[in-house]
Amino acid sequence: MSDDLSVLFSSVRIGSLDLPNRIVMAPLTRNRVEPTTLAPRALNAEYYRQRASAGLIITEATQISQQGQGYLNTPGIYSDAQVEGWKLVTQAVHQAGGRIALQLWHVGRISHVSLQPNGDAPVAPSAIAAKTKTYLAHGFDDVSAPRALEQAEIKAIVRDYAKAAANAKRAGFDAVEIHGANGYLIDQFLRDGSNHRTDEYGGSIENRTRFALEVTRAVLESWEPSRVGFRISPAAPANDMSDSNPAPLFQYLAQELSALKLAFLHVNESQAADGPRFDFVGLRNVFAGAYMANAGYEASSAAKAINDKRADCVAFGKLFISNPDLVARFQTGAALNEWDQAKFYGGDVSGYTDYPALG
Ligand code: 8OZ
Repeated sequence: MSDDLSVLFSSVRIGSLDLPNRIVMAPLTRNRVEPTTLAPRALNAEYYRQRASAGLIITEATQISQQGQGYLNTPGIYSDAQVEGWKLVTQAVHQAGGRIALQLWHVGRISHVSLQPNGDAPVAPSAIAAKTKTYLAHGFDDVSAPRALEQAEIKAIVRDYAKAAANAKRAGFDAVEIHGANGYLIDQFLRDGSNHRTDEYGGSIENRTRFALEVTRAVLESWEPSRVGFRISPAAPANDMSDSNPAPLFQYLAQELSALKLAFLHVNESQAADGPRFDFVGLRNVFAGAYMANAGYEASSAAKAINDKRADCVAFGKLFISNPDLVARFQTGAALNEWDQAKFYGGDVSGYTDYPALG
């Protein structure tokens, strides 16, 4: 093991969580829960158990309501059956010595009428369709045109977050992460490409961050802030997202989340190859909690980011799909299994729980 990688295997305290290493399993949508209840099952518990040597596991994005679902067979955290299913997962990870946070998700406009209650249109801050596709029973298809939320509905969704967060606690999670990234509902409110509202939820930076902060305070009704994280993707164009001036928007949000004493800010650092460079260090400097970096890291670049004080820990996605024992492989310099992209979304054990660990 080369010296400069050793920081990856050093412990770190993030809020109330003691991580034995700085290698986090990123949230990964896998579309393999029980199809009728959308509850995790033994198969999913086994998948997470295999990866329990991560410093922290963040679960796949988990919808807070039926309305919050946008893809086939993603898990929920709004029914008792789903809470029971997640208990299988948290117990398996804890028995294997790991720590696990649930990621709370509402997709907003990234959905399809076939998944919505009563076949209704998906909801969004504004009635602007995203030019993107989702994964459904019949395969990939265009997302459906959304309708704009009424203010009373926004308040009701905040309550759905509060209930889902309390459910996550009942299910035995160590922490929760609020999914404010990647063009889903919270991000749709944040960025002005998708938010054209003229009420208190649109326009100014203060107004566009209002929903994110209301959701955060709702989660803090049942969770200590030292066990809550927030994920953003300030410069990522995925899911048809854009903002006219992202730096002050995300600076303000990071400052407000810092004032609420959140444990970590998880940043998907993806950005268009040809666009302006986003100042991620500027975000880190205004957030007092831990900075979790993500997107395209490997062991050496992750260790460098931590050694350079640009991050406290790094989340790995695809590498954790194909390497359940990623921590041991980084530590020993063992070869890495390659991932099979055709098996990312949906299916069975194949490409899910059958990647081998070291002998
Ligand atoms: C890939 C496929 C479906 C959903 C995200 C939850 O991007 C996702 C997601 C990723 O955050």
